[in-house]
Amino acid sequence: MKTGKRLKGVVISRPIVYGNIAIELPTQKSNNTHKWTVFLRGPNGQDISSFIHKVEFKLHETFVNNNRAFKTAPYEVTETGWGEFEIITKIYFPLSSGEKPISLYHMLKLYPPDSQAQTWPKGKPVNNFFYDELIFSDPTEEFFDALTKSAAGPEIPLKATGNHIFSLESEAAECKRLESAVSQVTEKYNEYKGRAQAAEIEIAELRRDIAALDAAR
Ligand code: SLL
Repeated sequence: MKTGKRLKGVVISRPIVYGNIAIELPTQKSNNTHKWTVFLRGPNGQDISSFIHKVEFKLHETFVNNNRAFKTAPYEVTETGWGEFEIITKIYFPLSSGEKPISLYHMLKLYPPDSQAQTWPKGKPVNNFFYDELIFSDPTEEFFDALTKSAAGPEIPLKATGNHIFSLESEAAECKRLESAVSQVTEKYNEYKGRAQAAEIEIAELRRDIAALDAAR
């Protein structure tokens, strides 16, 4: 019989994707301008329910019953609304795991980033999602079994398809974006550094001129 004995020295992680997708409503019958879904799932559509007891999504208090709890997959809430706000996703693990709940904080995004607002095609969904890993140290035997139950197959797909929006490709594209941002910042930094150096030289020259004028008085 299993006893809640912990597997000392074992560290195990499970990938997750969480966030939201939103789309502008074509016809607005109320104040609500967007339809959105906030979700927690495996990046490759894996069944994560084998190691999750309950997921709660805490919405803004302007929503009726703003604490939405799910004991079975899919862990997601679809709503209509008008504003962006922070959603707290609290993950509870089975009692036999002895693990404390984990809270994830995510900003519900309805609008495209300012830099793309002008060119965003009408009706194109807005995404704001994150890849993360839940890490467990010294899991109980029972929890270890639950964690490894659905581990078959690649954990992150190569390409994004349908619901599997996080992929190795999207990760690589994000890395490229970050690299290009870093090189733009470095370029600007060097440009300003050069300008600052030139200004320093000019200041020194002017100081010398002032000193010479003062001496000649
Ligand atoms: C804002 N601080 O002002 C945020 C709050 C709240 C959004 C956003 C409710 C919809 C409904 C809704 O969308 N609340 O009650 O059906 O932007």
